[in-house]
Amino acid sequence: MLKNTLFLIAACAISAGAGAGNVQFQVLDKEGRAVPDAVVVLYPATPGVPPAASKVTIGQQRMRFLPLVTVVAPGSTLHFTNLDRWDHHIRGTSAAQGFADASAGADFEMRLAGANPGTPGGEAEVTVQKPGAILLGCHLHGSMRGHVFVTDSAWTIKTDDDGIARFAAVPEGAAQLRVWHAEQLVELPRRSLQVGAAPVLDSVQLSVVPRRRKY
Ligand SMILES: [Cu+2]
Repeated sequence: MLKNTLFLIAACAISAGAGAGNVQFQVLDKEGRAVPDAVVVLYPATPGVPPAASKVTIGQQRMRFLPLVTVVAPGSTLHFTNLDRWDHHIRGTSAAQGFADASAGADFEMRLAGANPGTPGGEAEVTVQKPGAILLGCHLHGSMRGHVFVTDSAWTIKTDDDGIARFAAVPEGAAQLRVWHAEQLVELPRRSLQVGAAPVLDSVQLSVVPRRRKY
């Protein structure tokens, strides 16, 4: 029995790596239900490399932005593509909440033609430069809402269907945690935590109950 326990401890220490730990947070709404599509940002004691720019596709399909929330680094390219048979007139505006500098440098708009049999729908690209949250909407369809979260930390994860964000091999030491959600208009205070050999398992509760996603 004792032998098994020792083995497990050794295995955990190896999987976490030297001087690193695992951190898992679940985001809950005001009523205690799991919140998908929240963004959990970790600022470890040793930040390491800055987040890497990428190119991501955001589709417009059946009056929705897919994905609903996109996480990218500064310098990334957003590739919008209209998969519907009707036009969309997309706009992106800096969503002010939660950022000292709300100008994510991302106010844009463009009309994308609808797809026809044999003709793909309109496409356009936008590059985002500064950290910040960008609200996506459509001039033609008021119900369309999406977000792009431009992050300033390489340790940024969108919560899964169970509201969970898992970080592996986080540098040991004092870290800060920030949680963003499109409907959490008053930013939650950052959380301080200590990353070490023992995994951190905790939750963060929003002060709102976000609308359920419609799929
Ligand atoms: Cu539209």
